[in-house]
Amino acid sequence: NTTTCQQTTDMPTDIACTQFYKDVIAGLSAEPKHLDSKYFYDAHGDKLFQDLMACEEYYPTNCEMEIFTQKTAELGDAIIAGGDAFELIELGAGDATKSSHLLRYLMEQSADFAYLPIDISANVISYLSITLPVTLPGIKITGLQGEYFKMLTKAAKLSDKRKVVMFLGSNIGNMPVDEATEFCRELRRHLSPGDMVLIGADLKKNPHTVLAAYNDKEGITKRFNLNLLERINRELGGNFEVNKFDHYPTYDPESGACRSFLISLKEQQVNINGAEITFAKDEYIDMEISQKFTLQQVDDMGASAGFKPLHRFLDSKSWFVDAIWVA
Ligand code: AVJ
Repeated sequence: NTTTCQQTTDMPTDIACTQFYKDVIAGLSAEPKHLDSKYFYDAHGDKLFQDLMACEEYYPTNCEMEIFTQKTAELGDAIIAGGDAFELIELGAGDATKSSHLLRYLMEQSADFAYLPIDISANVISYLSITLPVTLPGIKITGLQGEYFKMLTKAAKLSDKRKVVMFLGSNIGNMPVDEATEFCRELRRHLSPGDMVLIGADLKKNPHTVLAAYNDKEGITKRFNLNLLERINRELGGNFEVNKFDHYPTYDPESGACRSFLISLKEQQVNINGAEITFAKDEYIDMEISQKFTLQQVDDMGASAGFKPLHRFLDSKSWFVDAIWVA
């Protein structure tokens, strides 16, 4: 049942040695079974997430886009008011569609800043480094490919200017509340007094609206979840039959936790590069949490991490908030 990790110079990327493999086997050997939603985003997952953002039911992107297009000046002025030259750092920049509106405004105001997108995907970083100087001539951009906190440390070594860190899209919601708070504390430790955070969070709302966003009629969310099993097949030599799993999304209006599970439709065995995983009929894999917050919870999370909540920017339906915190 065990696969040993033999790292040799001939085979530097032996499957069993990868963090992805280790996390998958640990998660599927645990009780209850779970997988980490950060692994959703391979090339196929990126595409499915693009499709999700464009689908009718998935509201968070449109809400945050409304804030970035309708309240650009308020956002930008709040950032400029924080002091002189700064670095605008974006964690998980993606295609920077939302932030580009803010970048354009800051440039129009002749703000003295550089944009530092941080992303785990080398693809994203090279794309932004090529496209942004074309759409925003004269922008100072330094892309950093790697893990958030490692790259934040690197950014701090590059300059001692004040920092404004953006963490958009309610990506913070992909962590359970305790972990999210710990993440904000860690973020605070990487910053200095006067530095700012611009954080996006999806708010509690009608439970039907939330659940529909994670249970779209076209079945994109289902494919988005099943893609992780397919990715395990592609990259880790797994043999999942994805049609033997069903997608089960839930939303608990009390806790604000929107969660996604895959359910095994029968008793089955899956082999992943030599490791045998047994599923009972109806056994679930915990796939993802997308936490929804009250405005108070967002403020409290910032405060308990040592930030001072400064501003809140809401969309017209009050479904999403972009908050500014000061260290
Ligand atoms: C990219 C983490 C913000 O949780 O809403 C979309 C990912 N999952 N549909 C979210 C996602 C299912 C999304 N985030």
